[in-house]
Amino acid sequence: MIVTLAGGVGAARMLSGLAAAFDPAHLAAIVNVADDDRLHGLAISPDLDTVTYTLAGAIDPDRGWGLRSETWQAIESLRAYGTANGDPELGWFSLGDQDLGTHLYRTTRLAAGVPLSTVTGEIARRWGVGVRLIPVTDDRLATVIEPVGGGELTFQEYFVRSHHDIDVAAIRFVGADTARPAPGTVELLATAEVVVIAPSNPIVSIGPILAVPGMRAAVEAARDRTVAVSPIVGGRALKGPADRLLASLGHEPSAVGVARLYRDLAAVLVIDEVDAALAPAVEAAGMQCVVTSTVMSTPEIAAALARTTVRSITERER
Ligand code: FO1
Repeated sequence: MIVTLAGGVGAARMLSGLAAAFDPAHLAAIVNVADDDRLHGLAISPDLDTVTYTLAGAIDPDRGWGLRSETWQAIESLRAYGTANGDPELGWFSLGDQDLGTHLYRTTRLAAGVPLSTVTGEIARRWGVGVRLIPVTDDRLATVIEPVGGGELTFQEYFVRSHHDIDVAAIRFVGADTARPAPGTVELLATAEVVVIAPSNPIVSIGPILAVPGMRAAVEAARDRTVAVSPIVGGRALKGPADRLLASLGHEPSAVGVARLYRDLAAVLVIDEVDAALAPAVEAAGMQCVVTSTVMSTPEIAAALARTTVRSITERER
């Protein structure tokens, strides 16, 4: 099995590349759930849905989240209630009409006592996704953002409502002390031929996965079989706030900074060609470095990146 630790958009594209290059039946992904939220009574799991819709070929390619050819009548109707009743912010999180079906299904099943990992499998089956998708935990795990100047935000309040345009003083993962790894996750890491740390945000996507007790140790034990792909290219995150979060929390926002975070977890770091000059510093940080095109602007580039990434482990000279 090739087992991927996954956040949202970058991981979804990486998994699409892996599914094009390898048999999807040999692929599994352990997915972040600390971005999850409950809005309007609905259980929303953005990273799980982004990965599912992308692997199904149903994602909106421009936004990178939500469904293509989506309509927005329900959320517009909700916003009209807010406008009419003095709450212009109501409906700040855009839920598409078709996407709502997923949240209604997940919410109903969770309310019936079915674990998120089982519901995730059911949603994947409806979309014809052959890759095994597993939330890192069935228990509550939630990123809390502490802005400079005080207060607390949920992850989606920070990311969507505040357009991740605030200075962050600290981040914590509520529930991480007691969350249990979802069934099968630790075993998958122990037996995987290759573990891939997707080009996701190291702090708020991979960070919560590793914060679940037992997960960091399981990845460290698989270090010789693990390869990470840098989400930082030319000092910038391709999407989202990873570069600013790294800097705010005292890490270098570069492929070298990523290497320093991942050196105990992965033997190899894949970095982009624009960062080729950083390869010696990545190696000095303790990781073998592979340089290739990592910006997955086409399915072909994603598949080529997937092949190079997996081969960096299967053909590694030790
Ligand atoms: N991202 C936005 O920037 N604005 C939105 O209104 C928004 C809605 C949304 C609804 C469902 C879903 O699955 C994802 C959605 N996202 C939205 C993306 C989401 O906030 C991010 O992809 C992740 O949480 C970060 O990985």
